[in-house]
Amino acid sequence: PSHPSLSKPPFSSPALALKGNNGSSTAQDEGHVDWAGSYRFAPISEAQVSRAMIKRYFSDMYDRAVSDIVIVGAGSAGLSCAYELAKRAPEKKITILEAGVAPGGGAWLGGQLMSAMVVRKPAHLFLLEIGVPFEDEGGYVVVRHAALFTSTLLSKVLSFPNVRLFNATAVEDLIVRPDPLDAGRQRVGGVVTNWTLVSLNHDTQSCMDPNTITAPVVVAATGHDGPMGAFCAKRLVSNGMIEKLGDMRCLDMMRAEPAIVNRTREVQPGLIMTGMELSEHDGSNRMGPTFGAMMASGVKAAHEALRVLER
Ligand code: AHZ
Repeated sequence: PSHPSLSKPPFSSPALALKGNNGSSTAQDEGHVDWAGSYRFAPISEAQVSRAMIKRYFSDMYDRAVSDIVIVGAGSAGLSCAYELAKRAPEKKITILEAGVAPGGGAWLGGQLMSAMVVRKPAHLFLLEIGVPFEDEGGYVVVRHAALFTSTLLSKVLSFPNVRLFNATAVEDLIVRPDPLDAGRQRVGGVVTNWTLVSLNHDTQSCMDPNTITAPVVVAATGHDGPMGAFCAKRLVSNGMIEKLGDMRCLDMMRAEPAIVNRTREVQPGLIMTGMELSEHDGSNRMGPTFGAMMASGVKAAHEALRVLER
């Protein structure tokens, strides 16, 4: 389906954004700032600031209540998936939900709070694709700072007009219905959301009901078990769709990375799983501080999502 909202131009050009209420422009507006003189801002009212945010946030929420693909979790796997999807399917509404205030998951650092990020070949092709420089060490490459990878990927993902990211928003549940294509089976048809600060207070306040986003494809990318992690995998168990979790096995880089990529798939109708959440679902090894599998798994999840959408 085509979505008219996707074809609208961006809100305003940078040049217009610098003009005052009356639209007048000055030398400073055109970018000639006299740094030795007095720096002047275009006038604005508090209400304009509030409305500028509210209008866009709630119009995005209104629009994305029906999405084509929802990605749960904006770590390295979820963001790699979002990039590939946004590039390959510019007409699809891709909505990313991230429980944390800061998207990026564990990919702001390499390992043990150190900066460098190791990526085994051939996953470095994704770094070439998004334009992140690296040092070539033969069978693997090293990005000087993991934050360069995450910030570059994030900026590219957010620049696509068909992507919306709602951070500080947790997925609290899945929408699951009888599968119209296969009687007797159930399929995932969207997610149940709440602002994360609300989710974290369900045991301190009386019922604070959630919101929903429907989508024919949901990509689970919530990482391995933790305060929030492996969310969709755990919910499949408590909903009776799988008997139990496989549980992430001990670290073995050689086994872990191909397992995650090769097992990236539609684990339940309408639900694709990628990244370290899969290790909990399937019981595969952890790989520790090497990130190539997250990129390759995310890209593969994007291809799986498009295949499911075409079905
Ligand atoms: O905040 C979480 C993180 O940013 C987010 N998330 C988790 N539960 C959520 C929920 N709703 C919305 N219910 C949620 N968001 O999901 C993101 C997961 O990112 P991650 O970096 O933890 O996972 P990943 O699979 O993208 O990357 C894993 C990186 C790892 S862990 C590891 C090891 O421990 O051995 N090795 C690697 C490479």
